[in-house]
Amino acid sequence: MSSERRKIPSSSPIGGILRLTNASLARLPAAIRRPCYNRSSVRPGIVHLGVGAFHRAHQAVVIDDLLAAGSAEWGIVGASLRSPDTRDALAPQDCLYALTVRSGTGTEIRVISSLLAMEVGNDDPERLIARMADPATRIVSLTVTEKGYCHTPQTGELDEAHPDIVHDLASPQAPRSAAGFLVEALARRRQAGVPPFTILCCDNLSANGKTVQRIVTRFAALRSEDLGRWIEDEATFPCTMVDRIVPETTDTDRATVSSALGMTDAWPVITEPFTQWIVEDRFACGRPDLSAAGVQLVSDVTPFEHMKLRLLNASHSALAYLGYLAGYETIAATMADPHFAAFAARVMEEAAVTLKMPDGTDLAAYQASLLTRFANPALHHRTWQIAMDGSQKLPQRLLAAMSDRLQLGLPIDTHALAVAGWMRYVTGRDERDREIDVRDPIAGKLAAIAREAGPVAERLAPALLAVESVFGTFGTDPRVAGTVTEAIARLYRLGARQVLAAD
Ligand code: CS2
Repeated sequence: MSSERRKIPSSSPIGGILRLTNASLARLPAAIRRPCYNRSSVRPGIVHLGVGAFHRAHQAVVIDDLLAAGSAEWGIVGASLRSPDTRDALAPQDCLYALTVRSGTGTEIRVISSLLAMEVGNDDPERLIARMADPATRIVSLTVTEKGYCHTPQTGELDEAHPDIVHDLASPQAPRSAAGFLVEALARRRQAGVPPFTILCCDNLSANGKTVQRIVTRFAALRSEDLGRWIEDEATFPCTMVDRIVPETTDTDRATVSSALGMTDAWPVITEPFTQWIVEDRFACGRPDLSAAGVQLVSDVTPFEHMKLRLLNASHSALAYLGYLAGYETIAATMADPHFAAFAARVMEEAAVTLKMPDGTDLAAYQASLLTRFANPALHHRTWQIAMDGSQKLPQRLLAAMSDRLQLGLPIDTHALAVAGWMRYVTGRDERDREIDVRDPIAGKLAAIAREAGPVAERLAPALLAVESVFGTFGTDPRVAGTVTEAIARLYRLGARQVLAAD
């Protein structure tokens, strides 16, 4: 679910002279799997906000399978809220793109055709709102990344002072935020007597459906109490757990895929074989037969969500910060260092005691599979990419498990080292004193705190622990302040690799 900001040329051939389009599908090499259904009979039923690589390698693939099985009314209209880059890359190729699955021992390429059209909210908000308000749209799903919800990560509440929220309350018909688009489209449906769509959040937030429900209904109530109540009563916000590792597509990937296709794909996606989607079965106005495509429909997503956020995402972030500091470019390279692989396993062990595993899921096997997935040498998943937006990720990935462990009277050293890694990282200087391009909605604030504190653990740790939107009052616990300070001191003294080697 990374943000993809690079400018992609929309028509220049990369690997061949042809462009991937409906018309050129027949010329693909036989080894490339292609759509086996009639695209022209597919109608849109889902609008998806945030058409990044993750969506295109995960939900869009499930829908592609369902369309192939005959569910013709569930095609996807994709929307980017700001950047036109994905639309500009995909529109000239009829929204087709190649999905490459790399296991480390082999590669499979398949063309996905569930995306029917692309909108850009920023270019034409009215068009996107009209699409969402159309009665044919029965689900609006989202992967807008954690920061796309304009909330306070620590509390999960709408940040009413967020500039986009202030803007959208003043200009509801031309919104910028996801909440602004959702609420304006819902308001129009209400006015027209059309039932609300289901809002399906597919981002790694804690209790994602419930959190987005709180954010959206609060935003709506700020516009009008009646509207807020209608959304609260009539719309549904199922919780979901989504999982697939999808690194940002590189120029090398574009060239490799285009050459395998024998034609240009301006924005292919690359992923791993593993994929998982768990969905709470609460849809306001119908849904596709998701289980036919391997989606697990359950009544409570919480055990799955905690398992994934606290085992996968926690150790991912831990590896990203410490791996980056140690000079490793990718997660696979970090995992190839046994000290780091052992560290990831320790993060998981610390978190495991806070989990109630989903029925039928074996903890040891799940942890082992994560270590294998991280080590996949065919995925170029940059530590820098995962390190992004830490202020939005820490609470649900690391702090929740730390807090549970403290309540159980258990030590928190490994998690504290991961948090210290984040703090060391957001200072903006790496272990060789080179600049780090820190991407975070509060990067400026974090940099100012780090500048003021200087590279002194006893000053840096308390100053960053006082950032309330991330830590709330958690940092005032002396056990937290003590272990985190100690861990930063060790990182400054020894460097990440030596700290892990000594553990
Ligand atoms: C990663 C996730 O970028 C990140 O923060 O931890 O995107 C991770 O790859 C996915 O959640 C895996 O499902």
